Amino acid sequence: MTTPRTSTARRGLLAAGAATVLTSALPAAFAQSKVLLRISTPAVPDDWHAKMWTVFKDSLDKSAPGEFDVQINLNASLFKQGAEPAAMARGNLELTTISAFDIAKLVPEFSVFTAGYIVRDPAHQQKVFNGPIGTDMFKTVAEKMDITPLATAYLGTRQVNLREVRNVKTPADLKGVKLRMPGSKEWLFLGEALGVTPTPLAFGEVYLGLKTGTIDGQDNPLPTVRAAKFYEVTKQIVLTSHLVDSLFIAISNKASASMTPAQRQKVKAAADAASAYNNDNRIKEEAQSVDYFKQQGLQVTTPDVEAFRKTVQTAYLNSDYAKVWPKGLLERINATK
Ligand code: KDO
Repeated sequence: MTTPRTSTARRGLLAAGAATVLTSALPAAFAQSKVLLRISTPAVPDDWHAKMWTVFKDSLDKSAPGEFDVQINLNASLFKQGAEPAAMARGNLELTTISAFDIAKLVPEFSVFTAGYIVRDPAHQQKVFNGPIGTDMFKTVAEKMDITPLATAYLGTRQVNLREVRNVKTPADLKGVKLRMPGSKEWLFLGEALGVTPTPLAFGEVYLGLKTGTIDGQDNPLPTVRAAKFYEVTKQIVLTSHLVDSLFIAISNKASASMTPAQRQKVKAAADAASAYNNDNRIKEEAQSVDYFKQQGLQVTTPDVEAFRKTVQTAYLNSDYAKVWPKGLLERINATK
């Protein structure tokens, strides 16, 4: 006669036996049940917002071993710059970094974050997007774009970078300069506001454009000027500091819905770890960049930043973009401390 104790033990053994059979049949099924997270970004491997994806992957490998298949595609090798949101909507991509400019195409009020001289510095940026303004805006993004921003990465403060040295004090001094901008009307408007002749070009073509002279310059944060080696083919950096730029680590709602709540929480934690890694390293590098470029033989000059601020802000406030900014939003952003 088996005592209840033995029968429990036996049941346990049977269960273990069944588990062994199941495990041996599992590998293929298990591999299929991994959550696929395809990432696409135009970032070059040496840039912090490329390296942060390895932090993201490592975080998930640690918190949820074997549950995710994270595939990192750099250099726009999977999707062209700017094509990511559409790819996510079609279900061909799960994760990317989207810019305020990408968002503003579909959520017009987001254009407030494409305007120069609005976000003051990285700390202000984090407070704005991690506070009530970010919560409200991200909710609209999730509804209108079917994509959810998970964390805000600091891309850096954008500066003007020229092939030939020029005396630049005010926007008028940039007249006629063919400054490369990413290819959307929101980006081109930022160029117009700066006083240049904006020339659309994908990020991956900028180095060659600078080398051959099809463009006179480009604008990007200093860590990117270094990582993408633009300093090799330019002679000057003008510290206009016109845009404290953001990239939002974003997931498609479809991918998010396919996960368990625990997995969603781990993905959010991984995105936070990735952006924190990017932000810390980028801020540190940005502080040392001027010295680096001087050592490389570039001239680094400071214009009349107040003149740039006034011209750029006037251009935005008089534009159609400002017409759709919700009443009081600008004041709330300015008042965020
Ligand atoms: C660029 O094309 O200048 C830009 O800085 C725009 C950003 O929104 C982002 O796409 C970035 O390029 C890429 O990630 C490459 O660094």
